[in-house]
Amino acid sequence: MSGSVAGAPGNRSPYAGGVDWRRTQTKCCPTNPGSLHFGNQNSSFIDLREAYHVNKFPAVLSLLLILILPAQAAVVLTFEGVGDLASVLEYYNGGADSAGNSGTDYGISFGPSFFGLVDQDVGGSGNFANEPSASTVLLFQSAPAVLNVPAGFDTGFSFFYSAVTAITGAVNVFDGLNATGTLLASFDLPTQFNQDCVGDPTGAACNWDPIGLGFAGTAYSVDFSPAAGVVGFDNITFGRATPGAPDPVPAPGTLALLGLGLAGLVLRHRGQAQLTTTRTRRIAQRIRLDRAI
Ligand SMILES: [Ca+2]
Ligand SMILES: [Ca+2]
Repeated sequence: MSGSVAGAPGNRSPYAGGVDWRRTQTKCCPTNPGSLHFGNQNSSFIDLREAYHVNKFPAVLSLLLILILPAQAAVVLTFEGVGDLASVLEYYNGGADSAGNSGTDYGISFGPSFFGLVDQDVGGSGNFANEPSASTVLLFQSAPAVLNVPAGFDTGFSFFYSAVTAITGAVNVFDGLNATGTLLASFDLPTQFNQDCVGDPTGAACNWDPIGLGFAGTAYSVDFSPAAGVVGFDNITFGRATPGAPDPVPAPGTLALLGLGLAGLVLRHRGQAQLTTTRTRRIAQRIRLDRAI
């Protein structure tokens, strides 16, 4: 396939389709259950509406947590922080890229071919625009280009891409490490790098499309090798068939509100339980009095 780039990151080489990716350094409540009462109109009673609230407390608390806390997160790699033309290597695996930068430890290890490319508009070497997370994308120069996830991931795999050349089977997901085992998902990428787009303010590869697939089983590696030198990637997403931005971290104010909300819910629950207990005791006492008369 034409377009593969030989040499270490930093070499300026033309790509198929006329794009040099690396320019020179110049650059509440359900239906109300009703007011059903135990006891007669003159006696104490237990309002089932209150009992309903008390008994449903665990479910309400769980729902609140589900709504407020982030869902079990997919991992989204934006490559922000990877050095320009630096090999990604262990940047997302508790280590560093070839420039010494470290990212979040997701247990994801990149083969030596992958490198980060920073938009020339912010001082890097990349000839691209409109990247989904500014201003760094992933590229690689030659096969093999495999990333490994020893802990595995499931459900789906997705990413944004900008392709200079159409490639069938450009990205392949396997259920073994180092692109071995069974092929779980395979991506065909059409040429679209400059369709209906302009730079930001500059950059030839200005069109980035999302693509993703769901799969059954557990994946341990992804092979990008067929896309060498002609496809840029960003927001690579593990565990979801739709690529996205990183899950937002709750702001301190949100966490404070969450704490207050939970505290209030717990106090309300305790108060209702105590009220119900008191009323139950009053009923028992009334029954004893009735029997004594
Ligand atoms: Ca740009
Ligand atoms: Ca990015």
